[in-house]
Amino acid sequence: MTILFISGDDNAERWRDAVTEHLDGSDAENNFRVWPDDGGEAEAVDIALVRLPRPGVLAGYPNLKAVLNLGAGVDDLLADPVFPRHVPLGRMVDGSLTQGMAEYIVHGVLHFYRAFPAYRRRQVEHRWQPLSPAPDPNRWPVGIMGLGVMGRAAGRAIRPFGLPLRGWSRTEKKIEGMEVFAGLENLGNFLSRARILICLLPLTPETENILGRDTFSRLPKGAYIINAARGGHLVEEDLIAALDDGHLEGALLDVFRAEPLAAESPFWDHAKVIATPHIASISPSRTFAAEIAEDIIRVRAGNRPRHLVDMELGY
Ligand code: NDP
Ligand code: OXD
Repeated sequence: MTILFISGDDNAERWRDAVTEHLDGSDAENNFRVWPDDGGEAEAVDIALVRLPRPGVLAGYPNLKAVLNLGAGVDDLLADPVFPRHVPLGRMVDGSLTQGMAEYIVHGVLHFYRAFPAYRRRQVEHRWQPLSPAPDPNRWPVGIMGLGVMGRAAGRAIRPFGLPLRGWSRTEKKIEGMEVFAGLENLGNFLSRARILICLLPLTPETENILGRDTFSRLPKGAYIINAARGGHLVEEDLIAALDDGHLEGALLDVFRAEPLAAESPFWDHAKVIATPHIASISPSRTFAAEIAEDIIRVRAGNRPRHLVDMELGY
């Protein structure tokens, strides 16, 4: 039995120590190898711990019992045309990852709601000028696209500030303190009153490019966008156009089609854009390790990973 670590992360040894610390059994049973210098037999590998593996790599391991993704989103894995789809794929759900996202979203919402962009402009002009009246939370409905682990956590974190909450997901659900919309047929209704639109959807063929001209045109004038999901959700030129023509007032972007963000990207210098380098949630190995070890133990006992990806749905 061999765990194979496939990641660009330089800290493979730290991962090995952190994960195997939680595993019973001999070193041989917990044999931990690092791709690509693993030197051992591909047949021995039963578990792959992965973060952005190169397409095609996983197909070379014929006896995998599970692939465990060291992150929440699995779009990059499923984009691999030879990804072994018969192997159970588990994704990361971890309290610190969720907390990080909640913090990021609360920061973004309050940044726009409390008019920080306007105050920043006034500061640049050395202008001491409070805005009045004080913002009325009722006039700042927040719309969350995606009501899974991240979307719900974002909703819970925003709720104490009193801004009306709306949510949109594929299937119907009831969430306390939130008006919930489901399915494409209700998207327009959901968008029509969302003054701050937050995207926390997984990237799938259905959600790709969902933050584009059509969606923006259904938002109220002066709305703000927060995208902390995937760059593939956003049609970048449509966002720039909507910001430049004044329909949208600002955007907070953590994810981009191409990461790192290209030097020539207009987002670096756009006055209405705040760009962060995919840090909404940062993956700390210390808390992940126990989660991963628990899944390894489950899989080796003949069970599936806890946070199993539905291959049909793509999340
Ligand atoms: P979940 O799988 O828990 O939730 C996904 C949600 O999206 C569900 O509510 C689902 O609906 C909804 N959804 C999926 N497809 C559609 C659709 N076609 N139409 C409407 N709703 C849809 O994912 P998480 O909350 O854990 O993570 C979401 C994404 O956030 C990840 O895939 C990743 O890309 C991104 N992420 C980004 C991070 C960062 O640092 N920037 C960190 C972590 C995650 P339903 O409930 O009906 O199934
Ligand atoms: C992600 C993550 O999916 O960092 O972006 O977990």
